[in-house]
Parts: sequence; C-alpha cells; structure tokens
Amino acid sequence: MADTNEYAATFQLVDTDGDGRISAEEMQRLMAALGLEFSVAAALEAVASIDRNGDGRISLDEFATFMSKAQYRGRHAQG
Ligand SMILES: [Ca+2]
Ligand SMILES: [Ca+2]
Repeated sequence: MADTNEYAATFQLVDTDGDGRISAEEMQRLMAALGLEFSVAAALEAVASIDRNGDGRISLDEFATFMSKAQYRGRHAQG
C-alpha cells in the first residue's frame, strides 16, 4: 500500500486549483516548472498513464501509487 501522507504535500503543490485532482493542465504546468516542455497531448498521455479509474485526472491515491512505483524503479535502476 502506498503511503499517501508521504506524497500529500507534493500533490498539493501540483494541484494548483486545489480541487484534489491533478488535471492535464496542472501536469503540463508541473513539467514546465521542472524545465520540461510538455505539449497538451503529452500531458494528457502522462495523466492517462497514472490515472487508474479512468476519470482523466489524478487523485492523491493514484499519485501516491505512481510515486511509490517510480521511487522503487529509481532505486533499483541505480548502479
Ligand atoms: Ca486540480
Ligand atoms: Ca483518476
């Protein structure tokens, strides 16, 4: 089980309108903040890859699941 508390602060930074869901627009803004240029299509694709219930937005739960998997992969990719 992913620990949602661990990712809540990050999630809230990304969820700029505070509706509890990360939209493709917010994903695009996050990538821009990270210095990456994402087209709307790429942002939609990124959201779709993290979205699990098919509502087209990322909930905290979905975000935490994605982040914990990403960290797991990252840790094991090193070396
Ligand atoms: Ca939002
Ligand atoms: Ca969703």
